[in-house]
Amino acid sequence: MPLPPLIETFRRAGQSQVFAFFEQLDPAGQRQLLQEAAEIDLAEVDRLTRTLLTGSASAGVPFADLTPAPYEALPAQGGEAAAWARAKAAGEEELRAGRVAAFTVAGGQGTRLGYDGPKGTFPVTPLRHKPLFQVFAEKIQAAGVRYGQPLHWFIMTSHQNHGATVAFLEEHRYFGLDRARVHCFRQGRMPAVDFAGRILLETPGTLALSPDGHGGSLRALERSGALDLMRREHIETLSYFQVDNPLVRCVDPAFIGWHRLRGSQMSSKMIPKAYPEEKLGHFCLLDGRLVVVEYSDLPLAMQRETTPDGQLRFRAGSIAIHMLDREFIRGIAAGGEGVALPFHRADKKIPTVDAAGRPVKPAQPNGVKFELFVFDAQPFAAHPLVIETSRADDFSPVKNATGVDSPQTCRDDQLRQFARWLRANGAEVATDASGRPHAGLEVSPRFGYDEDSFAESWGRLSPRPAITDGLYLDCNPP
Ligand code: UD2
Repeated sequence: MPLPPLIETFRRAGQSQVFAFFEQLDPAGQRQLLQEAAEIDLAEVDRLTRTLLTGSASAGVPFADLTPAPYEALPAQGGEAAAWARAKAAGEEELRAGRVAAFTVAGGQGTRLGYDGPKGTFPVTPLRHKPLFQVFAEKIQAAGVRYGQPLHWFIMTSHQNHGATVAFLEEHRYFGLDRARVHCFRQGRMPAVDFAGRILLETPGTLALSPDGHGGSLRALERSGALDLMRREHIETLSYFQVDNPLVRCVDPAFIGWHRLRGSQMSSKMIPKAYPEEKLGHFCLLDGRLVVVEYSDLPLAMQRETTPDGQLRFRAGSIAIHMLDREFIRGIAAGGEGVALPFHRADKKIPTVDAAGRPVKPAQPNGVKFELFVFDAQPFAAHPLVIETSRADDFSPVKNATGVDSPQTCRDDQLRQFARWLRANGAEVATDASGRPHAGLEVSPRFGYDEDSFAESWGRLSPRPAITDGLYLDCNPP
């Protein structure tokens, strides 16, 4: 039987190793390998090999030309209170009009946490151990009730975790959300290559494919039909956040309002970095354009530079919370001259096979994965904007099993937030010096998902409960 033409195409592209074991596969295995191979854009792989794998690639960012990006400071940090109030009012108007949807990127592999399963299913809250997806779902539901307009929620998954994610949401009945408004879609995949640019096999019959990075979300939103759905539903803007951060304000009126009033196509939140080596991207200007330079790229000496008043010079840290306009996303997804996101190279230990088809688990990096980053869209946006947010109310990610950004630090930050809300409304809460309450508490996002919604619910409570260990506040307990 003649070999399928795709095999010849790969051979001509210098990628014949992909089919080295083809004839040993059964027909189903052959079909699967051909299907995976058909996903690959050989011209793209060739371009990436030439640009990212050869010596000249590291030319990258001209660091000496970077300057810190300006941002809108919070009123407490010198920003104009009236401007923030106007932004909040404008954002609330957008929410009442249903022009905003929530968007979670949840396609990552969560390797650092060492948790087996989609990260969104990881339990995070202090008392009820609610999983991340539940925290977001309840925040989104509560915001929908508050603004009289139920929100749509888009969730980007990966090939690895899509089935498990959807099954989990189904099993929990979408945590009270209307399932017709929850949209899960898969991100794209990229092949891993060895240092010579040859596509790696994971097994004799499968390619080493991995998610194309959170920047792949923009093309996946287009490909999956999400952008068309948004247009039909008159949704103009996505409120983008990562699956690992339960403190995030999934939809933040002030942020939405700043974005809208400035006519920005893509806006981002910053927090001042806590210390130079904190693993956050840096908002910078390069030739007048807003860019994010990742923590692993900006030279340490620059991360440590200070201004005369002792602050970090490049202090504006990116916490991966963005507002993105629908038609802006469409433009980036279409790519084309001058607006395509660049791929980044990550050297990894990639399980593969040897010449005899036997499994190889490398001890050292043996190849390269290619990833897109969503913040690389920022330089293409009209009127891009960065606003400050308070870390305590927007950012406490779960990334590592222990130490910084772990389940423990995240639980503590949630507890501190609950204690702050209670105290701001006159309740007596005993805490340690860091503001962490002695009592174990939990506030359901349905009761309060930010200071305003909490104050409203608390104001309606009668009688008010004593703040004792195990207190759980919820509007409609299940
Ligand atoms: C990211 C940012 C960093 C900072 C930090 C805040 C990058 C490169 N760095 O660091 O600057 O803002 O977050 O927490 O983004 N994801 C996908 N598909 C993929 C890869 C990732 O959906 O192919 C999702 C993943 O599920 C997670 C998020 O993107 O929600 C972040 O991924 P990460 O853990 O790789 O990013 P990290 O912590 O290195």
